[in-house]
Amino acid sequence: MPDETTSSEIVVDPAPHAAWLPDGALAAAGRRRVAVVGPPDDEVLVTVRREAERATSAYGGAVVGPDDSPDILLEASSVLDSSSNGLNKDHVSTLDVESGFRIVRDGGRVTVTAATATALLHGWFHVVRLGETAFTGPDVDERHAPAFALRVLDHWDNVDVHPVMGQVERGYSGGSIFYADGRVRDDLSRVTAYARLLAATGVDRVCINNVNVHAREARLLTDDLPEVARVAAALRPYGVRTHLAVSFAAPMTLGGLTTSDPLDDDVRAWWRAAADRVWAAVPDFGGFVVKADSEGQPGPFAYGRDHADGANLLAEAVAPHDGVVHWRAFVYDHAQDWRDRSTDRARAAYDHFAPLDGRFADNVVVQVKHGPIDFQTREAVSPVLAGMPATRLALELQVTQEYTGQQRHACYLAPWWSENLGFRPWGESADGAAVRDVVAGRGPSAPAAVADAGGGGIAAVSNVGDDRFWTGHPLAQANLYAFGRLAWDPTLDPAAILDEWVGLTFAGPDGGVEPRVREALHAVLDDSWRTYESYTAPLGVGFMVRPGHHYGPDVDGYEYTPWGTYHFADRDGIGVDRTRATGTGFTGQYPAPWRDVYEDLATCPDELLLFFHHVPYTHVLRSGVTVVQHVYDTHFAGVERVREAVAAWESLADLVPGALPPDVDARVRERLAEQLRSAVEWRDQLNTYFFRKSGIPDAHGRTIH
Ligand code: GCW
Repeated sequence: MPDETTSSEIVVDPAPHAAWLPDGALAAAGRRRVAVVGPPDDEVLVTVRREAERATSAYGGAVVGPDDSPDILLEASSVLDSSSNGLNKDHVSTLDVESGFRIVRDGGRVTVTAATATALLHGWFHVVRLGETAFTGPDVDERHAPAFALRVLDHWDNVDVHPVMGQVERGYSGGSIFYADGRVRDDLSRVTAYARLLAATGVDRVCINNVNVHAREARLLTDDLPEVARVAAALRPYGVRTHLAVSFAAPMTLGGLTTSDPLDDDVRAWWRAAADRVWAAVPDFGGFVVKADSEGQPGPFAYGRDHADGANLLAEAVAPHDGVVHWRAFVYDHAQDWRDRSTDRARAAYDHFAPLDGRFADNVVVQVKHGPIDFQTREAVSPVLAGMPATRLALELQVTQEYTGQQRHACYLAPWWSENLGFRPWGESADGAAVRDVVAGRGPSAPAAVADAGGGGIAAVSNVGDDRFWTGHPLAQANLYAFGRLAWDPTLDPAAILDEWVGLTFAGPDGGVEPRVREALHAVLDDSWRTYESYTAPLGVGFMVRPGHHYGPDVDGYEYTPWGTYHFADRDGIGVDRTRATGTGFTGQYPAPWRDVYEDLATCPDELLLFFHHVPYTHVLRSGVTVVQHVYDTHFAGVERVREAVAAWESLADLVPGALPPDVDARVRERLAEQLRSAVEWRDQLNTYFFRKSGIPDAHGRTIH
C-alpha cells in the first residue's frame, strides 16, 4: 500500500503535519500577554520564549516583561527551591522537585513555576492543553509532576536500509526521521519538530537506533559520534535527551579486542573509554539500551556470564556520567523445536531474570515487555514485573502497531496500556500496588535504591517516520500522544486523553473543535482496540498473523516454526496449557492471587482463557457461549464494528474542506477501506478454520466458507 496519498484531486502539503500542535491549539494562550523569566542562556528557556512568541504572534497576544501585568507568567530558576515551586522537599521526591511544575490561577492570571526550564516547558504545554479553561473558573494552586523519572521512546531505526526489515524495523510510517542514504540526515529540522511534539506530552528521552544493532549502526557509538551529537543538538532545545542502542560485541567488532567477556579487564576499560567519548561529544547523553542474547544479538552467555554481569559492565562505564543502562528482558529461545511441548516461551523472561534480582547495579533498568510473549493484542501481564522487587524495572510498550494493524487499522491502544499499568499483581494485598507503582519504584518491598531512583519508568517503541502524517495513519498519532500522557500520569482515563488529543489536533483557527468531528473520532477510536481484538486472534491465544511481516491472518502460520508461539489447535480444542497441574507451570510465576486465578478454568478470565488453558471448542465461557461460538460471534461482530467506524467517518464528508482537512480525510478513508477489507479477511479465515477443525456450525447459521 502506498504511504503517500496518490489521488490527483488532493493537494498534499509537503510540510510535516502539525499533529497535536496546529496553530489553533495555541489560540487561547496566544491571545494572552506572556512573560518568561529564567536563566537567559538556558537553551530550553529560549525555546519556552520562542513558543510564547509563536503563539502570541499568531493570536494577537504579546511577550512582555514580568512587571507588565502578564496574563501568563512562566518562571524557571535553578535557585527556585522547594518553597518557591510549592514543593516541600521533605515530603516529595527529587523527581517532583526537578521535573514538576506548579500552576497557580489567581483571578484569571496564570503563574507557572518550575526548577528547570524543561519542567517549565512542560508547564507551558500544560497551559496550552487546557485552552481557555486555563484562565477561567475558580482560583487553583496545583502541583504536577511525572509519575516516572524515565519516559523513553525507542526507535527501531536503522542507519542503512536492512534487506529484510527496511529502514525502520516494524515501521509503518515511511523512512526514518533520523537517517537516510546510510547516514544521519543533513536536515534534522524534522527531529526538532518531533521533540516539540514529545515535549507537549512529557516524553523527555529518545533512543535513536534499533535494538537490533547491525554493523553499520554499531558505529554510532564510535566513528559517528559527531553525527549523534548533531541529533542530540536537534532534540535538546525541547529538553529531550539522546540514548543509543549498543551491541554487546562492540569491544570486538569496533574495538578489535578478542573477547567481549564482561569480566575481562580490557573489555571493561574499552567500555569506560567508549562511554567517556560519548559524554564528551554529548554532555547530556542519557545512556545505553541493550538487547543481548535475544533473537541472535550477542550477549554475555557466550562467556558463561549472565545478564547481571552484562548489564553491570555497561553500568560501570556510564556511572561516572550519571548514565542509565536499559537492559531488555526480552530473552527467549527463538530456535525452539515445536515438537517439544515442555518449553514455554512465556516462561523465558522470568526464568532468566527473576533469579538475578538484587544483582543489578543501581543505574541499570531492566526493561520488560508488558506481556510475556511479544506485544500481542491480548496477553497476560508479564510476571517479571512482580518478580524482581530489588530491581529498577521499566514497562515496555509498543506504540508502533506491529501486531495491532500496522497503522492501516485504527487501533487506539491507550485502553490496553492502561489495563497493563493498572494491573495489580498482588490483587488487593500489597496495598493494591499496581504495575504503575512497581515501575515508579513504589512496588512492595522496593529497597531504597529503587525507590529513590523513582524505579525504571516506562519505554515504548515509537510509531513515527518521515511520512507527512508522522504515523502513516493520521489517527495513529493518538497512540503516540497517549503514550506520552500515560508516561506522565498513568492514571489518566484513555477516553479523556483521546478527547484532549482531538481538542488539540482538530482545533480550528479559533481554537475550537467541530463537535461532530469530536463525536466521530470517539466513535472510531474509543473501542477500536477491542474491535481489533474481536476480529483477530481470540481469547488471548495470540500469534495468528502471517509470519515475517505480521500483517493479516494465517492461523497456522507460526504453528510449526521455531519461534515458540503456538496455539495447539486440533479437532477437539485449542489453547496453551500453562497450568502447574498439567501444563508448562507458567501460572506459578505469578504471586497470589493470580497464580490460582489463572490456574483454575473456573476463574481464569475469558479474554485470557486460551493463553492459560487448552480447552475443547465446546467449553462454555463465563460469558455463557462456547469457545467456538465466541469465535464466530466476535468475528462477525468485529467486521460490523469496522463498518460502523467507516460510516462514522463518512458522515463527516460535508465538513471537508473546513473542519476536516482534505488530506487527512483522504488518508483516513484509504486506511479505513483497507481495515474493512482486512477485517473481512480475518473473519472469513478464522471462522472457516475453526469450523473446519471443529465441524461445529454457527448457531445462527451465518455464512462460513
Ligand atoms: O516483536 C519482535 C519484533 C522484532 C523486534 C523484537 C524485539 C527489534 O518482531 O522485530 O526486534 O520484537 O523487541 O526486540
